[in-house]
Amino acid sequence: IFTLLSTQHDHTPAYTERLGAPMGTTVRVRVRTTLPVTGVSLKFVRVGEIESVPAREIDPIGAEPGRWFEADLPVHEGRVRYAWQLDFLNDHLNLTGLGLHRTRRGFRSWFTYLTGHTAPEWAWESVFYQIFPDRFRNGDPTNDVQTGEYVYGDRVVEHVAWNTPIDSWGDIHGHYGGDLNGVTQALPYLQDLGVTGLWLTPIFVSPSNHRYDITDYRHVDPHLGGDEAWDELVRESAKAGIRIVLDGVFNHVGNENALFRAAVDDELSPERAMFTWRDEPGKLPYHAFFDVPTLPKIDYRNETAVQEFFSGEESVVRHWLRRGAAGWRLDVAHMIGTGGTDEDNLPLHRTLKRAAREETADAYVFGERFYDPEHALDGQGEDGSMNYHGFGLPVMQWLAQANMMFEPSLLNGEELVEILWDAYHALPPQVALSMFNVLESHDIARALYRVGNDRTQFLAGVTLLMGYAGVPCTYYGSEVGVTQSRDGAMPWCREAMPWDESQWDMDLRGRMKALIGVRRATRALHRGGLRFVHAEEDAVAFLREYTQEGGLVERAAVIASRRAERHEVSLSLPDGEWRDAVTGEVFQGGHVTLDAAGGRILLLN
Ligand code: ARE
Ligand code: CA
Repeated sequence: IFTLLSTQHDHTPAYTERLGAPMGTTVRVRVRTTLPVTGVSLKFVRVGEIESVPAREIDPIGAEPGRWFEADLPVHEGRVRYAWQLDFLNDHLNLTGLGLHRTRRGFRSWFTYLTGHTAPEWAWESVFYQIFPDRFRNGDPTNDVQTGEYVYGDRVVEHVAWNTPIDSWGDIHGHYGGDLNGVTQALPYLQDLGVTGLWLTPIFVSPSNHRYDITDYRHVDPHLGGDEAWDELVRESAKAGIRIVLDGVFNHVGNENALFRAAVDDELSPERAMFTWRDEPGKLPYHAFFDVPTLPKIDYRNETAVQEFFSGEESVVRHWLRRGAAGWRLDVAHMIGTGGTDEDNLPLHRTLKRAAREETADAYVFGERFYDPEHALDGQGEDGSMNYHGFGLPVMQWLAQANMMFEPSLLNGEELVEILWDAYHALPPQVALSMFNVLESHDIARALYRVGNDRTQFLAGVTLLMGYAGVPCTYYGSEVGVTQSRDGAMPWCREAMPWDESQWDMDLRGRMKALIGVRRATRALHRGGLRFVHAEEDAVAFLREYTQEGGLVERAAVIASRRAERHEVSLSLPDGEWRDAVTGEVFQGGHVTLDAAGGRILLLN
């Protein structure tokens, strides 16, 4: 897992001629080493067999120490696995991802070259902010849901006053009145924080406050300001340099949806085939998301359903991209399909992605996946996925003080690094850079709460989030210290955003803003490689490097610590003067002092 600082290869231009080259071509790849090698060869897998070609020594590129070797990698399959072999007088060393150990994935810890692929590179440069519209900001009280307008089960749904802490059934199911008008009003706030992307949880016509039970996919809920509020938000956010990704609820519709109503009302209707039916005593007559009656599952064996949502000229996917969305987050991506296995569903996901890309050439499409997403990320379907598995959950398991709901065990720094490396390295670089990294969301407990409201530990998470490979996304309110009133995930993580500034944690906000600024200003963090250099019980560190064609290297070192008192961490860093990108403090020789800020992002002067 730990890097040999003496040797380097990654996906950046000096080391990999180009990314995403078409199948059937070759790509020049290079490695640099200061070790006393007698020869270097490139190994790659072709139809299951390992082949090996000698690398030729070339003139050094740039000023970094070491000798350079080059070889041609034939890219003959969708994903080509390759590795370097360094030969010594009496020995050789295989560099599978420049790690010294084999990871649990063994063979698959080789480098991966992805052919014929374009990534939505704007997303790599973005910092996202997740908004749950009912709870972010009420920009127009006249459009609020009124008490009595909806009924859930046999109880009347209430309008809840903004500052009410979530406590009763009424608050859980209630509507607080947030809307898109409020998001537009908050654009200066978001811009000031440095955010450049928004992920909005569903905004279409729906009875619930979360709106995952969609009645009409073609219109924005009037309680959120309707289609006009969307158009205004798109216009104003573009001016503010902010793009918007929508939540695509494509596994199920709401039970009030016209397609489902038609299917229920008439067994002979064509809509009948868009859902799956069953006749078992005590069960719903149709398949639904976790058997929730309001969420009947769509059956994509039906071509009309595929057309309606994905591929048709007027599909939902196309419609909202045309109307200004920059991409889609796919709700329960692992479920969207034909009822078969995850693998069976991949062709459908490719269809969805193709339609999105036909509409908007750089649309960003990523799935919600709580589990290992590797099999779904071959570049042809989703660009990346929500990175709970390979980032957010393990990071929080390392930071969490208490064993909360989804954290069966705590991790130490070494274990954390092993898990992160394993997940990162299983993916081709463009996919790894397109992963949607989160520490928290509207589905899991707030990160600040899970660390016992310890600001240092939370900031350690934010430091990792802003420094890591993949697209960072923060959750509304976390920047000012919004936490929870009790244990558990939803609904307690969905408190209304306080707009009374006297309730804000200004120090926290200042630090997050600074880290967001560093993320945005540092190319190595957008598109650099990833090498872990250190782990101990309470601290971890990695390098992010981007080496240009001419050899000029941009380098950041990210160090996170969960200990609040001032302490020193000793680690090996490439030689030079390292400057804290936020405070300006300078460190030499790899002795770095850490404090209550939870970590540092250092740049090589
Ligand atoms: C509501 C209540 C729940 C109640 C449920 C059933 O809040 O307390 O249990 O109703 O009556 C949306 C709403 C939810 C709503 C749900 C059903 O946001 O508030 O729940 O609809 O009406 C798993 C899935 C993951 C999924 C989560 C919810 O793998 O994909 O469960 N996430 C998406 C969205 C949700 C949304 C839906 C799906 C449905 O992001 O917001 O719910 O469209 C562990 C497990 C995971 C589990 C995860 C979170 O990590 O391993 O499998 O995710 O926890 O619970
Ligand atoms: Ca409102």
